Amino acid sequence: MKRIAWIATAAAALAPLAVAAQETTLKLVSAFPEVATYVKHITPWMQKFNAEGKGVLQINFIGGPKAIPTFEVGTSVKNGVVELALATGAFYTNLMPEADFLKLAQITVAEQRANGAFDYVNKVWNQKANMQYLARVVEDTPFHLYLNKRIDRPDLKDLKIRVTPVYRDFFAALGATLMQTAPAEVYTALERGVVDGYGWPIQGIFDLNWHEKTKYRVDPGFYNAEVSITMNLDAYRKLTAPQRQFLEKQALALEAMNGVWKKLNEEDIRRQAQAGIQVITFDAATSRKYLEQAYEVAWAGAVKASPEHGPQLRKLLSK
Ligand code: 173
Repeated sequence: MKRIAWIATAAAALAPLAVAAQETTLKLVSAFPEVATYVKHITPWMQKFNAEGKGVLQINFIGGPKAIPTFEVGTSVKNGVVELALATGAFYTNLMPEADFLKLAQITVAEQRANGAFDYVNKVWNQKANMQYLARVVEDTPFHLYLNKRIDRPDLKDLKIRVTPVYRDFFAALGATLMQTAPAEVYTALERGVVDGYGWPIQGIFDLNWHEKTKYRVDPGFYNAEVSITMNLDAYRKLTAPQRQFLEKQALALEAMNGVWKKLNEEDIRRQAQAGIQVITFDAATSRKYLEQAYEVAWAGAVKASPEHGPQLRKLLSK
């Protein structure tokens, strides 16, 4: 009797704890507008996450830049205003210069997990941004320069170009006048003639109708667009072991979806041609120099901004 009573008491005492630890809901904000391909890409993933995560973990998608402005998303994750963000490092260089280095990766995220780069990134992201880097959502996707004025060599001297930190050092080196905007402001900037062009990946210019205001794409593309899911570190550390296991499994499942990008990018190249966007190319030697310069100026900037981690990340992320 006594023993049974004790067990019943212990069970009663533990029950509320067990229930409380069962399901946690994580708010997720997107730094990209809700119509962006990146958001479309993770939507079925979030649905599956919530279906499989019942009683463990749930994601509550709170929206895009109307919920939290693009360049404030990093701070919101750092401070725990939201637990999760879909963003790119260029949007949170206010927290640390290293945020923008992952665009320079020449190896896949699977290779980064294998060679220690991923752990190194997490060490820096933990320390400097109070963030856990969970998954890279975009791969195989170069950036391009899009223009409304024709150029015949890589010289942007008389041009005003919309940038984020992704393109800043490179386009500055090519002589451009720079203007930073969030993605949501690009259309208006083009429409009003405030800029003559913009940087953006090969894919996605149709999401916000920029094709209507774009005449040329400059080839080749450069770097490797980095879009990822990051998490507030305190929230990450509070997860139970089963919750963390579930989250890691879902993060890997999301990275396993990265095979679609090559195909989506080819589709957008065709769509751009159909929309009348002309491709500007240079001769082989000039193209090679253009690419070399893109990486050189970016890594030089990276090492200058982060003498401690720039050289290490260069080693870990380069081919
Ligand atoms: O806004 C941007 O041009 C930008 O920095 C970016 C980064 C990754 C993917 C798409 C856009």
